[in-house]
Amino acid sequence: MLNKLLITGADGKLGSVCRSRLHGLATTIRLGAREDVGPAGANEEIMYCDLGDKDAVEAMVEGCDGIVHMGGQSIEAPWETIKQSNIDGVFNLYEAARKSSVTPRIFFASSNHAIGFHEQTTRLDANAQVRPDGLYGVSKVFGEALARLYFEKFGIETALVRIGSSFPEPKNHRMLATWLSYDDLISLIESVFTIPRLGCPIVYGASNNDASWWDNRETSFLGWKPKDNSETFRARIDAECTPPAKDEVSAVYQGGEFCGQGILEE
Ligand code: 15L
Repeated sequence: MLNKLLITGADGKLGSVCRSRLHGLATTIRLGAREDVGPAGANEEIMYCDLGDKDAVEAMVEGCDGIVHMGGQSIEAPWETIKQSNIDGVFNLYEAARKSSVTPRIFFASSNHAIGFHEQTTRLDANAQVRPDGLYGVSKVFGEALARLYFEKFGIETALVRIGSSFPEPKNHRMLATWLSYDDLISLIESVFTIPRLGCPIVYGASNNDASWWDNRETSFLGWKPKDNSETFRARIDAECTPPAKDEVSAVYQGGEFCGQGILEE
């Protein structure tokens, strides 16, 4: 059991899921957020923090032996936004972890957009080359590289989790391959924080989908067994969504529509 688990981005979608479901993992849950998260629950502490603010990040990280890093920018955006939360913010987080009186283990919410320009016909494992599909994807590649550096130099363990599409249900044909149910997300986080030795592995965050493009055999040592399968929703998706034409980006590349976006400006 952890002493103090920090959930960054506790005001966001996946951060809120973690807040409501990870109480069994730690004596105290510290919520890091920018926007209001309401009153603190029985074993909760709240720290409002902008990831771009180095001193605030140091204060937020101090004393935590686990961090679920869900904070930051979660879709494509202009460079200034990406830079502040996903480049400077992640650097601030790892520097804070290095300086902290307790060395934390980290769950880093990376993204499938780090490898989004691989085609959907390719099966990827942890050794696949990065092929980011936008500035957001580049920032996730940066976060993965920084985490690896802090593992090699300082022994800070991180699970680099390339999350597919974590929503209550898949929303379109592409997500039949990329969907990660909330139950499977939570069981993955639990595996990451309970295994005796983690290291710094790359994990594909997807449920047990028949349509998956990703192979997690390299990280079978985690003992994570996702249980949900997007096939349950195939009939509904077929009925409600028109499948993309074969040559549309959302049918060609793993990152889907992100691959077709330009560089966004302020
Ligand atoms: C992501 O990285 C985003 O955070 C999420 O909102 C989805 O767009 C997801 O990827 C996806 O690829 O479906």
